[in-house]
Amino acid sequence: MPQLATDSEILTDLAELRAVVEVALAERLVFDAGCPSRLAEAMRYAVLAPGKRLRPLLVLLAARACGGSVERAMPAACAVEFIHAYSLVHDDLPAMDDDDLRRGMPTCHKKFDEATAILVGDALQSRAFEVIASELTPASVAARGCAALGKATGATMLVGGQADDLAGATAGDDLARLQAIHHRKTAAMILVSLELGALTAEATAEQHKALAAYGERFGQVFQITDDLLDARGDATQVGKRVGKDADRGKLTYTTLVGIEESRRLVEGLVAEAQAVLDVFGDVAEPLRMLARRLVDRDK
Ligand code: GRG
Repeated sequence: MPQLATDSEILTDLAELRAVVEVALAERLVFDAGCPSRLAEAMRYAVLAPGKRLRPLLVLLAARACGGSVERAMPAACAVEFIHAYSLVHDDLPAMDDDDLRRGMPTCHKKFDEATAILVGDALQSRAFEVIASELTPASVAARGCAALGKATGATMLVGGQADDLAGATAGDDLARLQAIHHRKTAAMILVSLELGALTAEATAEQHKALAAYGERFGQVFQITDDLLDARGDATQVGKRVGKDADRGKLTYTTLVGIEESRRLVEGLVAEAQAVLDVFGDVAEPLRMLARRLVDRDK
């Protein structure tokens, strides 16, 4: 990509990348006759609903920052969104967070039924690994990508964080517990998105390290702003139920440190996230903007 001069050019670039991601996701959700049509319809419903596509963008922008290409990174971008969509579908189930609204639409089990929603998650998870294993090249990158994604989404990270969150069961003081859950439920997917992008670009160790430092901060900013949105409580705008965490007495940044301190925390973290990208120069400007825009988002 040529050097980007203005915010509006970067925004246009991000919008174009998002549009390419939409097409790439849809292309990878076409199945042969072996897939029951209701299952395929529900998978497309869950994935193609209007999400922000943050994680695919992180894959693609990380790849580009490391000198790689959007085209090579796209299978990994789709795979992380498939996993993310599966986690949302399962999280919304009555046995978990029991939600009716997601991305401004009825949740998958409300639109279809519970069994279908469970199967949608199962099939999306399989599809994610299939896409990485069969489309990333060379084979060594595909294998490392599968291993990284498996670790980030498995029993110690995404699923483990969800289990601890549901059980309300992690050790340590309140802030340490909150951070341990969010590191696994939220930051792990962000970190692996950046890692996959870097892998497809065959990045240097220094580049991997800088992206990990950015991802740690981006993950925290994402979660704190999610809590701020939840506290602000505008379900129509956010597209999902809000205020529920505080209602259920769950730990959140806003209940723990207050709204003002949460805002102060995110400002500091965004500045750090932007600074750790210095090693990339201007090519990382879209990643810097993405971190900035997390704070200003309204959904
Ligand atoms: C079911 C294994 C399993 C895990 C569920 C996703 C998740 C873990 C829980 C959802 C609730 C939660 C607090 C998640 C953390 C924040 C998060 C992932 C929000 C949704 O992500 P966005 O805002 O959503 O990027 P869109 O719809 O834009 O893709």
